[in-house]
Amino acid sequence: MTLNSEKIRKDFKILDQIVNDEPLIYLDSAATSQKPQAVLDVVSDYYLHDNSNVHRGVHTLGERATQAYEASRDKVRAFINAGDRRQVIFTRGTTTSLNFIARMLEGRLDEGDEILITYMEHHSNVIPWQELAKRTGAKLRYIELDSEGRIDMDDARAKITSATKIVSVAHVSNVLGVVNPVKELGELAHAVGAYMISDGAQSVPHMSVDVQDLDVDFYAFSGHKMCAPTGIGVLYGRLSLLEELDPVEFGGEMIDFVGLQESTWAALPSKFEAGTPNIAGAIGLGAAIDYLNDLGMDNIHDHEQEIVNYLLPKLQAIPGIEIYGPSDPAEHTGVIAFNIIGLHPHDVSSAFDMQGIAVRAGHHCAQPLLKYIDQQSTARASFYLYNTLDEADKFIEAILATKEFFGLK
Ligand code: C6P
Repeated sequence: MTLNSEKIRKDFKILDQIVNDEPLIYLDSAATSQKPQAVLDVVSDYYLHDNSNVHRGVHTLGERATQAYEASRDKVRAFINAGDRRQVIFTRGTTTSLNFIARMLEGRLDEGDEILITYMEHHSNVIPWQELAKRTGAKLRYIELDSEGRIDMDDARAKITSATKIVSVAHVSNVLGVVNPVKELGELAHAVGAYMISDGAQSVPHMSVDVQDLDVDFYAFSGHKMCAPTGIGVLYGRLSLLEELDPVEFGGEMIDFVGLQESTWAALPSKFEAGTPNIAGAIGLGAAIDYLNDLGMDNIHDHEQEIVNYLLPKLQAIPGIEIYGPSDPAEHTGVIAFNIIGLHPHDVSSAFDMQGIAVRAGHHCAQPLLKYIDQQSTARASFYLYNTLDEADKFIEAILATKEFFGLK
């Protein structure tokens, strides 16, 4: 294996526990990842020694907190290869970032303009656009998927027209595990003058992402899926756009001057960071980035791919299992949604839990996709840097045991 799992697992004490009399196997990292000791230490050190508000007091603690908070911004910038640190806005997570973008672009839409997304989007890349469409009279349209859940590029080419103003697509689906051609879609969007947005919640934790190479106008992701604490995320934007667009939240620290009736805005990135931010979260995100960089994003990607290459054919060989997303392991990330035909995914998830295995079951906040693939819900196993081939074997054994328990052939 590319990564030394034995060594890595020592960094995640939470994994070393017994659940329902079995050693825990955590296969729900697409929902949220576990946090290494290095991140927990940095967050607790911050609260123990430096806790203070940022950009406000000029006392020593305030300076230290500000320095650490801004150092994390530099780490994020380098991690996604943004051109400028002012393009990194700290938010609560992907959901907040996407909601921000939809509100920021409101003034740029007219009645009849089109917003284009796909059927595989997470609700946080659906509802903000539904609401924006209602407010502006724009039309929300969907790009079709092929039979294995890939974006139908012919349909994308047909639907990206002079009416299109926004194209917003997940970089990696949280259900199908497919990687989408964001760069190619961006070229099509830019050719008609539309904005290209991508939701990186399931990509940034698992692969090397270069926002300049992708050439997106906006990119959103969450810290908690990449070893950082909850409540911190990032909104990346093209510098010229962030400079032109108005803030969508107002309050402390995002201002230059406040009069009785009018105010003016601070320079980037403060303009989009109203109120006291999640300081410990941002610092924890910086520590998570250090941790991921030490392992190497390409190594993390290869490690997960090795697991998928091993697991997917085994899973496909079991009768009575339906797996969603591309059948070729090379096209499938470590997010594997499946159903055992004849069983409700919640029963599957409970049966797994009884065997110490944590998987998610439900609609995965992707109801339009579930309707599209004609399913009420699915079970989903998602793998990360701390998972092993041994766990993949246990997962297969659990499927067989679950089938047997419910009397399925
Ligand atoms: N998906 C899952 O179990 P937040 O909740 O803001 O950190 O991330 C939202 C989000 C946006 N886009 C994609 C592709 C996502 O996967 C998620 C979060 C989790 O699949 C929780 S619903």
